[in-house]
Amino acid sequence: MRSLRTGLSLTSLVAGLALLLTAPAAHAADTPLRDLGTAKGKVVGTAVTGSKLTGTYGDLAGAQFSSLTPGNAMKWESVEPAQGSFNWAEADQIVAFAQAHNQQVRGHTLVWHSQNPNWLTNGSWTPAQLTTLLQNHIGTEVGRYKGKIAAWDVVNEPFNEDGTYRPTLWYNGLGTDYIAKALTWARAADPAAKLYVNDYNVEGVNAKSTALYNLVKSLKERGVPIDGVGLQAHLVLGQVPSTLQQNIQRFADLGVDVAITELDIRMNLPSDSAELAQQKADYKAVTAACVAVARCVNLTVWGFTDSDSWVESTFPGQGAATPYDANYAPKPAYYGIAEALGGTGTPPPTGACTASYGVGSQWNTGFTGNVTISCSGASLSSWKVTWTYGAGQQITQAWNATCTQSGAAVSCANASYNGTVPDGGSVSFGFNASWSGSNPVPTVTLG
Ligand code: 9MR
Repeated sequence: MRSLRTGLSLTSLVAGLALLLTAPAAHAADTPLRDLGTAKGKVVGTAVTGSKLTGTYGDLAGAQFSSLTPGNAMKWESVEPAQGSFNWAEADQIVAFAQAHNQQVRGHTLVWHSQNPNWLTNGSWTPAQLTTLLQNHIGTEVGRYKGKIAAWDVVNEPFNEDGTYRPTLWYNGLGTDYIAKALTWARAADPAAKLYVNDYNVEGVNAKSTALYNLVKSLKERGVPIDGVGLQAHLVLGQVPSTLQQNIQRFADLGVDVAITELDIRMNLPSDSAELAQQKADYKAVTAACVAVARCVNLTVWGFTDSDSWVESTFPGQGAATPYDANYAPKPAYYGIAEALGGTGTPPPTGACTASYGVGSQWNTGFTGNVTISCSGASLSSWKVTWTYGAGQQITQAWNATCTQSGAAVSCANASYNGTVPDGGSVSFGFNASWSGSNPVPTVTLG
């Protein structure tokens, strides 16, 4: 009323209201990446770990992606740890999850120098024995999943950086022909699956990608079944190759599909808001290069959350390489992918502190929960997080915060020693609670 009396125009009042109302609504209604991808003719995928496909991880993997790649579950050491003794449990689980969520599966990988079982690596094999081993492996694994795999990374990482062939068990025993043979056996075992050769550091035009190009060209000329190339794209912040789109295009012009198969973009830790903004630009550039070429059919990230990435253990001091943080909050990188796919969702404002809620372990009557308050481009000297439980959950004990619950309403404030959340930092607290029937994740508010 006071505004009206002081003569504020109706137009500006309405505009102000609209802004207040639409900003959070647009965020809540962000279109999933898989749907944005479909509109552009792209499949959007992620590598997954089978044991994690529950709770928030499972929800996001199912909702946001239209393709899953088992990160490790289909590798030879996983499926045949002892010769003749098979373990398909995790691979089966991922395939079943994908089918339940109307997702493709990229099979990864059949012929590689790494993650082979010890009995294979340490054996001493004649070329004839190697041939039999490889043919049986491909026939068994591709045959088991016949009709369920959209594409196989049949051969993984065959080249050295200078474009010569990598000296592996397979190359040393069988020569370059192991590649053509593997592709031919895979085709025989599942004629419908698209067959790929996959490698890293082949994203730009360079000696290694040119070797891959020449291999694909020669396979095509010889009539060997080859449908696509996988550019892994394990990239470093700020170093997206300027020739990425040109490189994708030259493979497409050979008459094969291209997939970005293992995208992640690592940085030095701890990350700050400038680095996360650069990472957004990098993810957007890679996605845009795929969008620009019709035959770039799939863009897959190698883990969608920083809590499920190979980077931190392999490159000490580096990480934060994926589109979601370790607490499943979408990072600017997520919106980089979304924007390049034509999404109009509203990224969270830069310079903010946010709270995210997670369920740790859960048993028949109780569960352990946690909340993490993270700041980027902002900081806090004290905090309070509130939420409302939707299914009768009841907090019984909290640590690293003081929590009270009244009816369904929970309010948790910092302890004396953890009110400060610095820019680029985070603080977590945990609690035990009871539940029955269901345990939906509430929306938390940071006040
Ligand atoms: O993500 C995989 C990780 O869990 C394994 O420890 C690692 C072992 O090499 O392999 C990772 O995946 C690799 C993929 O299979 C092939 N390209 C490189 C990936 C990262 O190492």
